[in-house]
Amino acid sequence: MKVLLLAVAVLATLANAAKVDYTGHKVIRVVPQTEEQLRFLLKLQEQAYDFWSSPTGLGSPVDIRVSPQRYQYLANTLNKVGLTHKIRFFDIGKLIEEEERNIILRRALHSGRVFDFENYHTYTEIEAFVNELAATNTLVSSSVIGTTYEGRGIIMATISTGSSATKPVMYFECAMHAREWVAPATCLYVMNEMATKYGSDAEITAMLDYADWLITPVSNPDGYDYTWTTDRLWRKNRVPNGGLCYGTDPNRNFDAGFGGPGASSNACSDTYHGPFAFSTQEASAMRDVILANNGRVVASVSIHSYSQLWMSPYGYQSTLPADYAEMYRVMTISVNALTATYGTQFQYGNIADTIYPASGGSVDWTYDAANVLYSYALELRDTGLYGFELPPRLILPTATETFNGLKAMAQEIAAKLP
Ligand code: 0X9
Ligand code: ZN
Repeated sequence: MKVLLLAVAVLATLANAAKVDYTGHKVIRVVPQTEEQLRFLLKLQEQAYDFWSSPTGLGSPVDIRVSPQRYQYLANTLNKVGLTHKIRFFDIGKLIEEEERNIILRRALHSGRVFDFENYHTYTEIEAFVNELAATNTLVSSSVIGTTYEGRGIIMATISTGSSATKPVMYFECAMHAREWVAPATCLYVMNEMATKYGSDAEITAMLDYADWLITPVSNPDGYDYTWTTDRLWRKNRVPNGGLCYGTDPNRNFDAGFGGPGASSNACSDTYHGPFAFSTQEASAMRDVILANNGRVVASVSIHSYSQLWMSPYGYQSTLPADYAEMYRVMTISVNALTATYGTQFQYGNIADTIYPASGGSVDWTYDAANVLYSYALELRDTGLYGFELPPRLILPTATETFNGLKAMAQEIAAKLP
């Protein structure tokens, strides 16, 4: 009965008539060839355009979503600085509808059975899953690490064979950005593997003997819920900013180069850093978990999508951290293990050079302020074919390869910091 009620609630959520309509929205691609064009695109990003990939350098493609009403204006504006564009997606609305059909179809095929890791789930379902796992598995406990503006609890699973004051901790922060749905799906898979294979899988047993695993599957529940009910492409949290625009980007809200490059002071921007560092419950809840485990946290991994990247500090500056050689060594091993699974290619390196300068991010803060040497930010599949609308059938391959990368990372850390 409970399952049936949830299914009805999900259908109602997906069918909500008041949703943001992306019919006719295009994603266009431009490739900056001059410094002037690059600067122009960086300025444009500060405004309220939705960049699906950011300007990173000359010759690197940039994808921008644009409404049918603004399309001609944008094309003309780009033309003025000599930028021509190609259309990558003609109709994002159609892609979103297709995704909804896929989710509903898979739910029908799976109905009544246990939690389906190969589908996307609402926040309510995810909370129910974590609580259920905690109730039925002696290794797992669930806790609420903070309360969001809209009153949701940010739920965290702790997987532990019994902690002590000195046992290392690995923290996994997933879905700080609401629309990156494969991130929470991957973290739920990882949580379940870790929780259910202790004692039967030698690698998992060794990893849990070594460290406690703390996983926040949805670090920004208000934003995530909003992507289900209202706007599939929402990224930030849902704090009102006083004017017409809502939301702070929690991954610009940490006290690490706060307000610096790659963050916007425009409340309407998708990279709005907020009024002050740690103004968001999402960032401060994570800070408090890390500080509560001060001295024990050996790894903190921030899981996003998409672009297929494994990155280390810094985002707020191009200068490399003192520990970069060791960060890079473990990244290389982790990415090799990930790629060995299905051949998926990941680029890796420091954030500022691999993707773009981005200040106020969580991994810079965990490294600088909390001394977490292995602070990594991941961008999971894909490289733009489906982007945020990664079909459910690709969740399991994405989660499996990511988990292989994370296991390789954990083993290296255990060998280095016994
Ligand atoms: O811009 C971001 O926050 C991340 N990319 S995304 O497309 N998922 O939005 C990159 C995050 C890099 N990490 C930090 N700056 N800490
Ligand atoms: Zn993200």
